Amino acid sequence: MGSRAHYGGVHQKAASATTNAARPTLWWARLAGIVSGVAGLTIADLVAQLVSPAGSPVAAVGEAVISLLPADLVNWGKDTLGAADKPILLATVAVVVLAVSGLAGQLELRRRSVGGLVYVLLAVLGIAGVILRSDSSLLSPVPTLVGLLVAYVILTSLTARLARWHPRRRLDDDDRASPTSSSARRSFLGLVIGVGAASAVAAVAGRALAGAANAAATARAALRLPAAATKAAPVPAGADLGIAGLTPYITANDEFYRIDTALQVPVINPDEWSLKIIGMVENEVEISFVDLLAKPLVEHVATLTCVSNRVGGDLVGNALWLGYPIRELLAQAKPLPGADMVLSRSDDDFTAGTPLDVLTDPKRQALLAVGMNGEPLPIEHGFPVRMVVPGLYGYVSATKWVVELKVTTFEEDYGYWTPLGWSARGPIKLASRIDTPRRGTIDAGTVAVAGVAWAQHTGISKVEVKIDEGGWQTAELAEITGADTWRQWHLSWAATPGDHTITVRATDANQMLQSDQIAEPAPDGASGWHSITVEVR
Ligand SMILES: Nc1nc2c(c(=O)[nH]1)N[C@H]1C(S)=C(S)[C@@H](COP(=O)(O)O)O[C@H]1N2
Ligand SMILES: [Mo]
Repeated sequence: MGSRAHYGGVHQKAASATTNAARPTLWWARLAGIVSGVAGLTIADLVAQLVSPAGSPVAAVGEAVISLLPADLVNWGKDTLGAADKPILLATVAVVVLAVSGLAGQLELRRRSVGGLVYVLLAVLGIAGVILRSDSSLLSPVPTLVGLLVAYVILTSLTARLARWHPRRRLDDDDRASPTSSSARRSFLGLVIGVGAASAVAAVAGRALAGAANAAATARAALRLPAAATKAAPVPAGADLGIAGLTPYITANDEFYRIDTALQVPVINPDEWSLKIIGMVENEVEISFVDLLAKPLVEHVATLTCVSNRVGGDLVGNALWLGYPIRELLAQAKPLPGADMVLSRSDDDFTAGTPLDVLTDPKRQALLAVGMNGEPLPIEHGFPVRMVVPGLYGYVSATKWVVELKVTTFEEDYGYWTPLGWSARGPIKLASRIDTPRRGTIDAGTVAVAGVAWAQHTGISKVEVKIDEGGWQTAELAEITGADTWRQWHLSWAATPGDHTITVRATDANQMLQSDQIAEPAPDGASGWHSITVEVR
């Protein structure tokens, strides 16, 4: 019988090690700890989704970890891991919690309540994490406390069963498994399986609730945006050159790059949203979502770019935005003399510092945007309201989930990324990119070389392409809706067999040539000409 042989083996090992706690028992104890820990975590998450989404401990601890890490490490993670940085961080937090839970099980077996203390320590970290979140409430610690209680109750009952299954025996005891020990084994393993299954259900339910049943998603789905009072001219047919592999002129919402610091996307019910304009103003202004929608909205096509975009990178996208000009609200607030910056703040406490003169410039459509490509903003792109400022990198202008504008000065205030080593001001650098052909092997003959170039708010006047060390050839330029967007370009190339290097450079509407100076994204955006090598067969 399996259990007997196993038990005998345990006894032998125990005898040779002259300890009275049998070794495999340690692993069962660790399993008990891990199972209890998983149950605690999944219940905490489920309860959080039910009562207080901000109170989910793993995400909160992950965010606290980020805020405690040195800036260099955060930037390094953002750079090297890209979009995977958050799943990796969350997985790391979870693995650490489970490892510590295993230890809790081991300690609890040795001495009652000691394992429970380990859980209390974990819970203290979890609660610290949720309280540190800016959107925490009185309810935020509740999920972690419930999780702690559940984990500890399960741990004590598993430990009790384990102790009955593997009683500390004297070495000369009869080594046959007694009927009590085999029923204790069954009840231990039964509870492990039961708790495991319940945890799986809780995990699925918690995540499903998090994804689907939030009021904001429902409100968003029900929302019908008003038509614009000032419509954008339709996108000219010639804006898209229709070349395979070339980025479309308008980026679809679900293709649009996403960059933010949020582990849990802020979920804002538009009924509860309002924006306050405070700071150096004559009149503080507060506007609700309904009042914002009642304003004469304008449409505008603008290309957003992330300062972290590398030469040739894809952290850039173009959309038709619907919103209300920020300058109109600022005019109502009447900034005081001396102010030169607006610090916008999001619901999750991200901040961006934007020059006041850019936001008040009547020639620049800086918007409080509510719509993106004919839909309400997607939740992850800032629902219900975000900023869009043509010509500035996102980190100094494009605050999503925006709830406050503080009129202030660059001397007095700074945005989220500035102390992390990024420039306080972030005009977008003139750039161009080759989309097709891709690096690799292509067939000889006529090849369409094509891509996009951008110099938001100035415009692109010329794009040139160089094959190997040949001369610069002027590319065909597509139409645009205006200077605030990128521009497609195309050059037809008679490709001959061999290895070739293709390089692109753009000139803006002020006749400024794109810099060939190679610069990393930090502190104020990458520069250098995009170049690819292809093998022509
Ligand atoms: N609340 C909030 N808004 C934010 C950010 C953020 O981290 N939090 N990131 C900014 C940065 S760095 C960029 S590039 C743009 C990206 O907007 P997108 O995700 O819609 O493409 O959002 C900006 N707005
Ligand atoms: Mo960004």
